[in-house]
Amino acid sequence: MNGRRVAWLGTALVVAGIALIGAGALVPPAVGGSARPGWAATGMMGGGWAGSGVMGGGWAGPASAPGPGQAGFVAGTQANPRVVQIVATPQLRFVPDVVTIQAGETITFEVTSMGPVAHEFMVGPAADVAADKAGTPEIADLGMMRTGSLTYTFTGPGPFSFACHAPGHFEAGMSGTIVVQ
Ligand SMILES: [Cu+2]
Repeated sequence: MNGRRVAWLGTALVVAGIALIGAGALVPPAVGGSARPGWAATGMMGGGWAGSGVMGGGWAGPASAPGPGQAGFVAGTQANPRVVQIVATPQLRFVPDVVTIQAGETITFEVTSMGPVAHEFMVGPAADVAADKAGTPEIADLGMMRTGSLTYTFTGPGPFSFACHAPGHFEAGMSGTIVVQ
């Protein structure tokens, strides 16, 4: 093999390498596009939300007021609670399942039961929520496709959590965490 031929081969390898990098760059969007199997599985919602145009091409979850650390954050007060929207899914999950608050904030949770399963939404001290303790604030009956709201003031350092105590749901993992900043 002469020097000229080696040089040509080197160029060809570089071109092939660039082509492979280019192909690799196409992979992440493809993965991202399939990263919401849960939403696709709800079926009945997919077309409606995407078609509303408000959310753009894909639905990333419920829209809430900015939280701590996000631009535009305003701490919720009893006179003016901060709204946090949560979806309860047929897969027995809350979306989101982690809500970050500032200590002492008053939050109005707007919880929507999306799909053909009824849920509950209880929020408060984590031990009370886990035990389904009587008197712990809750939206007791969230029928399918219904939205209910509950306003709660997070006094003290916590820990706080939220959960659904419809039969079997909490045991299946239907709970979420309040992170106090
Ligand atoms: Cu539930």
